[in-house]
Amino acid sequence: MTHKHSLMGKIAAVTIGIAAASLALTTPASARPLTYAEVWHGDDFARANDNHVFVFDGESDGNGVYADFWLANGQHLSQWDGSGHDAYGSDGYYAANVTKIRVCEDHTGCSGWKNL
Ligand SMILES: [Ca+2]
Repeated sequence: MTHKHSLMGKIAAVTIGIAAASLALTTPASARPLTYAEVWHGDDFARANDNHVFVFDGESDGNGVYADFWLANGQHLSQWDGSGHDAYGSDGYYAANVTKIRVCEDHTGCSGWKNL
């Protein structure tokens, strides 16, 4: 007597997500800025390290973008990437280190301030 045993195998698909967090921080000490901050507004952003500011308009909407920032010497300045979107951005060097920065999109609004 043959006892047929139909076994429905239950397949447990175990997906092991290996988060290979290989954060290779290879930035040489000499290239690391003393201070750094990055601020975003939609796809627009500005970043500052020490006395260097870079601002980028990432939205092709006709609205220019500017970094609004303060320097350690008390100056309050802005730097425009006023193109509406040209894929290049703009950068500049200033007389003193940036102490706080935000990014603003013309006619739209600004990110919050970020301190360096
Ligand atoms: Ca834009």
